[in-house]
Amino acid sequence: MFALLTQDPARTPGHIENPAPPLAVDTYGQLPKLASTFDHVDGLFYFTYIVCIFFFVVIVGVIAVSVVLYRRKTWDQPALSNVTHNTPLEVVWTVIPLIIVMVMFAWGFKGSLDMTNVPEAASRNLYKATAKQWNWTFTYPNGQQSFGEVWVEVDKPVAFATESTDVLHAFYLPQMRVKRDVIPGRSQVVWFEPKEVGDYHLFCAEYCGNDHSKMYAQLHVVSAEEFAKKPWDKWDDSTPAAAAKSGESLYKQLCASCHSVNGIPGVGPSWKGLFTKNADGTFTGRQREVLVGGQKQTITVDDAYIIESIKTPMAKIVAEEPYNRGGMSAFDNIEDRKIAGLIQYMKSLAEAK
Ligand code: HEC
Ligand SMILES: [Cu+2]
Repeated sequence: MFALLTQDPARTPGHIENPAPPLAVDTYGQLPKLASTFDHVDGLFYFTYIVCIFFFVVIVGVIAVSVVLYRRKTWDQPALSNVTHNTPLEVVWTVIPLIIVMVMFAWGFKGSLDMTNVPEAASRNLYKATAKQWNWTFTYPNGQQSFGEVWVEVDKPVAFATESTDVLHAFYLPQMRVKRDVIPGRSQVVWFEPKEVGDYHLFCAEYCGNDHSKMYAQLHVVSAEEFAKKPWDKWDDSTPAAAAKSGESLYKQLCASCHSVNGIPGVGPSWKGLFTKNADGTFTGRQREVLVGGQKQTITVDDAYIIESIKTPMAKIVAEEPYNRGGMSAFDNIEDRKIAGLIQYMKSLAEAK
């Protein structure tokens, strides 16, 4: 847990760049600054922390003192006494920890109920968070979507219905004190009320495969005026260069965990060299060996192939090892103009060299 809280995602190798400043790392051994109304988490956390430190000191202290005071002083020294049992002591060290653990349980259970029993106000502001290897898609109450980052209004209770399209993930917002498993085939809801404007880390807190650590998103808590401008809805494709830039940001949010653009192989093939640029400004796709229903074919990469690869990846699988086992799940919810931006970005890679 501490690793997650103090990890600076901006320094993770191959990390998806993100505009928000990394968390301050002066939170060692403490919780990051609370930004929601769930302060009971802090109480329980520090209670558990203090109990652990107290008993650590007492137990290790008693052991250390006994080791020194009652050690065998000569090799042939016989045992001085041989106490095997002490009923009052047994009762004391069973009952006291039992009471403490029951307090922790009741406190934690109440907190868990508070987080999962969605109040009316939050259920009227219901988002969906869809997890898949290794990215997040967010659906707003009005049906619009954003990827890898999500905007909510400050001081307004919000609920997230989480779902997974593949394996186990977890929805974890440390500064909101919210964490819940995301389980395939089950919709689990969490809610919170953000109290401070800012950018916050959203981690996947359940190991979900190779690039679990890259499964990172951000929560932007903004004022009502800012929210009304729908910051997630900006997609500039007024010029090919602008479309490529928009495509690049979407690439970083959704595709960079598996595809590089510099030739380094990842879980998926690098996008470098998919297209080359001709003297007249047009683009030619590379030759690609693919498997169609298990049969090898050679095709020329073009827009239609890219679109198909995004919407139905299993239709044509790259024949080269290790990609021939597939492994990309379909993105069938990306709007056409956004796919066009992704293609423009792939083409812009040819210009770069
Ligand atoms: C979980 C890892 C993963 C993610 C995330 C992913 N892909 Fe893939 N992708 C793969 C793998 C593996 C292949 C090769 C197998 C195949 O062809 O389906 C592939 C193949 C492709 C191909 C064919 C490439 C070629 O060289 O012929 C395209 C195009 C593609 N992906 C686009 C995308 C786009 C666009 C996104 C983001 C919206 C994306 N992928 C996200 C794993 C991924
Ligand atoms: Cu995950």
